[in-house]
Amino acid sequence: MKLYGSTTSPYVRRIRILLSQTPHEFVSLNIYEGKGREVLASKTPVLRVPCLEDDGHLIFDSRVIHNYLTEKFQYAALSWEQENQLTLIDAVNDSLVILFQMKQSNIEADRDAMLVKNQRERIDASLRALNNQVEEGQFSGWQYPSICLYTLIDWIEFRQLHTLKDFDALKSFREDHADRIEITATDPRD
Ligand SMILES: N[C@@H](CCC(=O)N[C@@H](CS)C(=O)NCC(=O)O)C(=O)O
Repeated sequence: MKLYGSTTSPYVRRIRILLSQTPHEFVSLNIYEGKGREVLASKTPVLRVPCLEDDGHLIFDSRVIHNYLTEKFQYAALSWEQENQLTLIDAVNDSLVILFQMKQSNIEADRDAMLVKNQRERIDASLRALNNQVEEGQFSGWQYPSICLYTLIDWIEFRQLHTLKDFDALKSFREDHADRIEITATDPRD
């Protein structure tokens, strides 16, 4: 089993953590340039990571990779509430990727521009919902949704994408899990 990805991507990191006890090869790529982009393009026309290669299959998208691994290794199926948690997490993640890529591309946009405003509203509303769920104890275990929430919050802190002001439960959630071995082993800062 080969996992193609980058060390900084929160979507890749969630799958690396999920596979931390499972033998696999992690292929770390620079997905935007040179040989890394060539390898990525040879594996997935979507040109996004993660991408999993296993048993003659190429699986794109972390959510589908999770479904594939769930079937292969008979992990517990996610409940509908957990599916919604993933949707909230992915919504924040996707919108932050858009804003981050705009910044890296030196695209200056007014805060009130529709594209920017829509992302910011989605980010704030979804982070608020996630913060409330953490307060209610809905992320008290260390299942896949918690792993995804961790990699999102840690990526936000690492890239300084949001102050997380008023989202103290999310900040505490991150601190509570920071010393896990699979977390330190996949730290994007290293
Ligand atoms: N829905 C996808 C999102 C993956 C994604 O956006 N990955 C980013 C890295 S964090 C990427 O590959 N971006 C490349 C691009 O947007 O061109 C998933 O869950 O795997």
